[in-house]
Amino acid sequence: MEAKVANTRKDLGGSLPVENVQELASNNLKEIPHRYIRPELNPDEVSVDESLQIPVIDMSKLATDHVDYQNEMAELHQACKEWGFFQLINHGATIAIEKMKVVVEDFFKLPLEQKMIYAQLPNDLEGYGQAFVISEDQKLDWGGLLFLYSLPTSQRNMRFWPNNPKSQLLTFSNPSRSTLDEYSTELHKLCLSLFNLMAMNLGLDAKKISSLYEDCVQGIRVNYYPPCLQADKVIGLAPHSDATGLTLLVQVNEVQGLQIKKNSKWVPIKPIPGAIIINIGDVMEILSNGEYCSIEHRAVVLFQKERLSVAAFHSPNICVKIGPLPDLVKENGANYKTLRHEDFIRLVISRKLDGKSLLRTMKIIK
Ligand SMILES: O=C(O)CCC(=O)C(=O)O
Repeated sequence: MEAKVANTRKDLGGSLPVENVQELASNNLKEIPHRYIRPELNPDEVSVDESLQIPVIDMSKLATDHVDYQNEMAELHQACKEWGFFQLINHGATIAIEKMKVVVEDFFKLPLEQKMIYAQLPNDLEGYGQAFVISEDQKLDWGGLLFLYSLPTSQRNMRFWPNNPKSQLLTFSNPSRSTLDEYSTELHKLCLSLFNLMAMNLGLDAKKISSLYEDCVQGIRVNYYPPCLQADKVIGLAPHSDATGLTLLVQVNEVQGLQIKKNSKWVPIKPIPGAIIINIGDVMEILSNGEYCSIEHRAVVLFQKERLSVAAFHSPNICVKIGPLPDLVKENGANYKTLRHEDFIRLVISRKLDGKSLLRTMKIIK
């Protein structure tokens, strides 16, 4: 099974190289290069209703013996159907997250030449650089990233995971086990637990969805958004929905910047300290035949403060076909096409980030 992962990982393509935004920003430019300027940004599209916030789900109440179990399960179901986003508290991954935050911040403080040791190579998504740049005239995001495939472990790129722990990337605070390794394991575990709960809420056997994710493909993307003197004219990460099953997002320095689309407005998310922001991805919308929704979101940048976030994306095992689960296809039939996982990934990588356009190509028009 894992040999197939190795084959499909190769030649998936990468992103065109672009200027390093962190370096660009450090020059305190008064005029930002035109490739970053987004004329379409409209402040009137941002919601000013401060009471509109994504639901908060308490993981400790999702234990079957908890007095609020039924109620919290109903809240979770509603959050997945109506919002596609929620903040998870009491999740049990705090230690791994706090360690990860430290090494992530340290990485982006390194001089450029040290960060460039981990630069993306041509035709490869992993490493330090950019993503989803597919043409020379495409508008660019005001942000940089570090992206790694962390699972399955057998497929890790040893350039980022060498045997000597001291020379490993994102590892320094724990000599016996890398910080990134621990983070990856904890978040995968949490993801499986959430899938079990979601499956039960969808009327399925508890393991129906998580079994597709036992040998999952987990990608970890660290986003760095430098401050920008023309912050209102640029975008940190263009509007998109995630092409994965479930994304677990951690705000590293609690600076606000994530916005989600709700009722045609951009709703700024106020991160709760210590919470993980969870969102339903396109694959989960497809598996659930549309019962759960993958929501368009974006990241904006600030005039004076940098912002960091870490997204852990979870995609099913590469052998799993991407299509509605047969148990959830009722009288009206499937609402989405079924594709081989490899073909689905190629579809994702060949496009720039563009709202929910990927899901539109997967939808069956009736
Ligand atoms: O930085 C954020 O808040 C959003 C990150 C995100 O959407 C992503 O990495 O896909």
